[in-house]
Parts: sequence; structure tokens; C-alpha cells
Amino acid sequence: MKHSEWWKDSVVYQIYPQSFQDSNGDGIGDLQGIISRLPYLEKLGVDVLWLNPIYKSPLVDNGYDIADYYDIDSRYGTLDDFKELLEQVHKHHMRLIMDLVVNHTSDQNYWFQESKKSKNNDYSDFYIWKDPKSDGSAPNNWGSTFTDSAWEYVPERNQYYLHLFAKEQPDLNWENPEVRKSIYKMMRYWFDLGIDGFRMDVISLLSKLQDFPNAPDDLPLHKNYYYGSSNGPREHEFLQEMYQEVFSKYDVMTVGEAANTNSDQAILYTDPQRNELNMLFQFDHMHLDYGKYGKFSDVRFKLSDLRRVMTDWQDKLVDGWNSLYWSNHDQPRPVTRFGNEKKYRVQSAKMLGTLLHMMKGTPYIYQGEELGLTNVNFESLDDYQDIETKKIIAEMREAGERKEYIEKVCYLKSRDNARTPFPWNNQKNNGFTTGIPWLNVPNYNPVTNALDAIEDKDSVLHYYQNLISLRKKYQVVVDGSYSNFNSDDSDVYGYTRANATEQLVVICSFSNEKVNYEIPSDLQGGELILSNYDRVNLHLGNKIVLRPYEAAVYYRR
Ligand code: TEU
Ligand code: CA
Repeated sequence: MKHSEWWKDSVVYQIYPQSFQDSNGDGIGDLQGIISRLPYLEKLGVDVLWLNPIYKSPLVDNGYDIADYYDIDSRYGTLDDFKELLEQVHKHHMRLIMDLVVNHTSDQNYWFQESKKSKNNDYSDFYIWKDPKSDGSAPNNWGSTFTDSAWEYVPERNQYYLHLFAKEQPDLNWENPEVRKSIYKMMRYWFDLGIDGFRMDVISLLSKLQDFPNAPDDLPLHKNYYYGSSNGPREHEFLQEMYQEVFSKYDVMTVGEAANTNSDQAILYTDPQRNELNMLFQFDHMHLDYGKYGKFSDVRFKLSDLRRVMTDWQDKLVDGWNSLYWSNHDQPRPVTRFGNEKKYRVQSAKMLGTLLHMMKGTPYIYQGEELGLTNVNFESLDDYQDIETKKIIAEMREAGERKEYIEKVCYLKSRDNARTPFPWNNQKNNGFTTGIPWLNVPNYNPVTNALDAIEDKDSVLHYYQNLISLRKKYQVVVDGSYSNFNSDDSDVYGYTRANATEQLVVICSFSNEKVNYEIPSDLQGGELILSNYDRVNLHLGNKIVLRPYEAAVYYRR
């Protein structure tokens, strides 16, 4: 049975539970905290809430290391709290999707605890075990995101196991039908409880090349990590099986996180005829400012590159569907990265929101993006808690990088920028907790907070509210086809969306200065339905003087 495609006209809001709202003073955000903030989210107008992992976990990688797929971690609450949350989300006219982490588990998971004991128990083949090379070294040269080698030796079995992430995150063996069955069963459990979908962690890594070949030496860092596991030979077979066994039975949405996946491969995942996933998180626009240490660089993106990759995905996914995002719990704040966090913080945050939300696809808002939050000044490198940041700091120190450089790239790229507690007001700890926040940044002083934003009619928050409402008002925002009309401008990104009766003309400036811009003659004369500046004095005939980071959306019939 095919279900309705409600996710196409939805806006998703991502909640990082640990950092959203603490309800009991232990400094950790929790489920009751989220319940207490549902009115804020309903008012914002978002349709779907996505929660980062809240399952039982030792939190080596903040919950992406699951020890028990069937239980909620006690830091966040109980299963009853979760059921209450789900009911309340639905009462507030929203839906709830959970994170699904099935490429790997925690090493504390019962499956792994059993698996590592011997080569002949029920769980022996649940993970990827390989014999050492004759000299005792690791089976191949694969690297991992959070450690040097992707292999860890276990004496009990005299074997290595594969972990593409931390050594406490062993990769599951998807070749084993028992693994797949166990995962599908667990997925049905959550759907039977009533959840509305899954965000599927590193879903493009499930199927590994079974001869486990060495990666070529000259691959850039971020490619080496997933060499031999990205879009592997049985990937689509597994997802089609998952669809038959699970998704086809429920009216739910699915979004796969797909590292190392290009737009041609994405078609295979998202073409509805193929019965796999609804949409993917792509990484091409996240890789535009990579440098020597991969993500941790001070390279600034180029608008021409951004326009090229965004247009590529918009053009390619015609039968499939795009997910649209600037940031998440792994990425820095968009105003800092793509806008101007100082002089034009508010204007550039609104412009970035406009560019993204008017594109074709389902937009995702990461908590705090709707306030235009910036990256965070950590006073000392020791204050970072994220496992990825810690690894890269050690690596750069070892390479002899200057302290100032390390501080700079961590400021620009650390995942902790997005993981700081949500600022609700200007009370103690910005209203996040009455205790000590789990991620405690000395002298943390966010540029704004939710309460101020609610009171200020020109805030980024109100603008986002408006952006979301346009999707409900104009069908063309949902179904219009995309066309980029200025492929060579170094300051301005312009595109149209069009269906049979309506057209949108979207113009966004990425410049810190005023720029003269002429709307192409066949696109002139629309009604201005959205602007991040006062509307007066915008037009000079058909020429517009675009002010710094100005965004304008025109509507034509
Ligand atoms: O991230 C997957 C992923 O591709 C990461 O390597 C990502 O590129 C990196 O964090 C960027 O800095 C997912 C989760 O979103 C992330 O939080 C987890 O740490 C990771 O999987 C392992 O589960
Ligand atoms: Ca708490």
C-alpha cells in the first residue's frame, strides 16, 4: 500500500534532547523538558519533530552508541515519559520521528557483549570480525572518523572487529539475515508505539565490500573513512527488504543520512518506484569548505560552488525528493558558516532561511537556527566535549599546528557549536537548567534568546514563522519545479519555482555590500511576498539595489 506523502509539505524541526530543556535540574535536557516546550514549537509552525537518539547509551558519541534499542536512557526519562511525549506531540498537531542508528551499536549492547566472547555463539556473526594479518596487524588500512584505524583487536577471539566510528561503536554485520531480522523487529516496535518515521543514521554505509580491500593512499581524509562501505553492493537490496518488512506497513516518513553519496546515487535511494527511502541528507554543500584536516578548516565556501551543488541536487531529484538543511548537531551554525555573524547576523540568517525554504524539498530546522544563533567561543580547547573535536585537536597538536589555528578551526567547525544549551531567556543558564549544564561553556553569552525573539517583531524567529507559513499558503513552494537563472553571479543566487499556474522568483544576496541587480526581463513584475528588509526603496525601475544579504521572493501568476 502506498501512503500519502504528507512529508512533502512538512517542515521538520530537529531537537537535540540533551541540550533543549532540562526539567529536573541535573543539567541534561530531557523528555519532560521537551513536553514543556511543545507550545513554542507549535507556534513556530513546524510539522514534524526529529529527536536525536534517546535510547539507552553510554554516550561515548552522545547517543549514537546504543546499548538497548528498546529502552529510553534514564538521563532523558522513562518509556512512559516517551509515550506521554508522543501523545502530546500529536495533540499539538505535530508528528515525531526518531533517530535510527543501525550501522553500529554500542560495545555495551548485549549483542556485542555476547559476540566478542567466542566464535560460536548466537551473536558471533552479528558484527564484522576478521583475522589479523600474518604479522598480527589489522586486516586492512581503513580509517575511522574518531580513531586512526577502523579495527580493534579482541584477544578472546584473536580477531579484529570493524568500527567506522569510535571503537565503542562496532559495526553490525548486515550480511547476516539474523541481524536484519532483529533490526526490522525493533523498527516495528517503535512504529507500533506510534512514531511517525525515522531519520536513519549513516544509512549509506550498511553494505561493506566483502573482500575488504585496502583504500588507496591518496584519498582525502573524509573519503578514506568510508572507503569500502559507502553505497556498497547490497545497500539497495537491504533497504528494499527493509521497506517490505517495515515501512510498507506504516504511514511514516524516512530520511537517510548519506555520507559519500552523490546526486546520481541519491536517485536510487529516493525514486518512489524503487521502494527504499523518501529522502536523503546529502553532504555536497557541507564539503565546500574542507581543507587540510578535512572538515576542520578555515576555508570559506564560494557562492559559485554552493549554487552548483544545490542546483545539481534540485535538478537531479525530480522523481525523488530532497531534504534541505544548513545545519544539524554535527555542523556549525549557518550564520557563522555561510552568512555574516557580526554585522549582518539577522539579515543573513533570514536570507539563508529564505534560500533554503523556498527550494524544492522538505526543510529541516536545527534547534536555535530559528533564532539565528552563531558559533560559540569556548575559552579553552579543554572545554570541548565532542569526541570528533577531541580527536582532531590531538591530531593537529601532534602535527605541530599553532594553538591559535587549532582554536580557530574548532570555533569554525566543532560539533559542540551546535550542542550548547538552548537559550530560552536571559535568566540563569538562559533558562535551560537550574543546575550545571552538561556542556558547560564558561561565560557563554548567546547573541539572543527565544524570549527576546518572541518580543521582537523583526527577529529571525518571526521570519522563520512566516517562511513556514508560506509553504502552507502557496502550493508552488511545495510542488514547483526549480530552475537556477543566474549561474555566474558572484554575489547573488537567483532561482525560480514554477507549477502550471504560479511562479516564485527567489533572489538572495550573499554580499556584505550593496549590489545592483537586474531581474531578467522574463521574470519581472511579480508581487513581493517576502523580504528581509523594509520594502520601501527596493526598486529602481527593473534594477534593484540589493542591500547586504538581502533576500526577496516575488510571486507571479
Ligand atoms: O554522522 C555521520 C557522519 O557522516 C559523520 O562523520 C559526520 O560527517 C561528522 O560528524 C561531521 O563532522 C552521524 C551522526 O549524525 C553523528 O552525530 C554520529 O557521530 C555518527 O553518525 C556516528 O553515528
Ligand atoms: Ca534532566
